[in-house]
Amino acid sequence: MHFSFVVSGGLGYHIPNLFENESSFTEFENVLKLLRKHGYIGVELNLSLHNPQVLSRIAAAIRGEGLRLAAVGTGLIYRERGLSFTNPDSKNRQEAVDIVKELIRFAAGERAIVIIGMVRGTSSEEVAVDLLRQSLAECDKVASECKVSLALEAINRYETPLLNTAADVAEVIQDERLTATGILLDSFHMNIEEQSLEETIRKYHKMITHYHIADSDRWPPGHGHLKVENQLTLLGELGYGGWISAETLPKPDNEEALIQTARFLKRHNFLRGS
Ligand SMILES: [Mn+2]
Repeated sequence: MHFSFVVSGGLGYHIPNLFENESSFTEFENVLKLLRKHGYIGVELNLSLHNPQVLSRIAAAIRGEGLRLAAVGTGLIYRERGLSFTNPDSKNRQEAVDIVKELIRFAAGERAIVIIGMVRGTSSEEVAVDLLRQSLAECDKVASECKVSLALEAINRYETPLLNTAADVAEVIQDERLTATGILLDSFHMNIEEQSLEETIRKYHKMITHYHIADSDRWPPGHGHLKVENQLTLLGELGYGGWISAETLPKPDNEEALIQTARFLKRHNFLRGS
């Protein structure tokens, strides 16, 4: 297992208007140094842009710090730009799919995962399920050609009515015969939706392509009432060799969230160092 931390304009280490101005780039480079200092080997980003110059600058900054790009989240495509896989307006939907395809091509060069989370949107209309499946199939095809793994996230009911549980996600993957897509399990969402976190991990472990950790209150692990260490031990026992990304709220603040998560991982011997 490899450990990374989310840096974004939303969850994780929060940098407002990330990659939209020079000062946010400078702050990003400083966060990369901080990640390295505390033992992380990767960073997870949330992107809605697909400007090749900006993307290569981001990749160069990560490599320059000796880190890896673990994963690219795509939720901002919906949250900031209002584009989604289930928008009944076909132009809107196609634009969302096209940006994700561009990000898949970018991720291929960095050997990173691409996350399909909130880009699905929040539509509860009947047609949404078909549109979602169609969009996923399109992205899976490109991911397969590019040898990129997609991670389709089970997201709790308060954020979207679409694909709330690991079983929901597994069903779509199997029905649509998606070959490049696996499941993203997130301890925060699972705590709301699953009967048992450990049983869910056990049942679906062969399909897991990415894993998010946060405590029950989405603070760093160790703050709430989840036993995140037990989930990680189990994943290790089951042979999971992918990324574990901390996707916490920036609480108590940006830097402390990153440091406290690293301390938790070291206390339980998942990360080296003191
Ligand atoms: Mn997540």
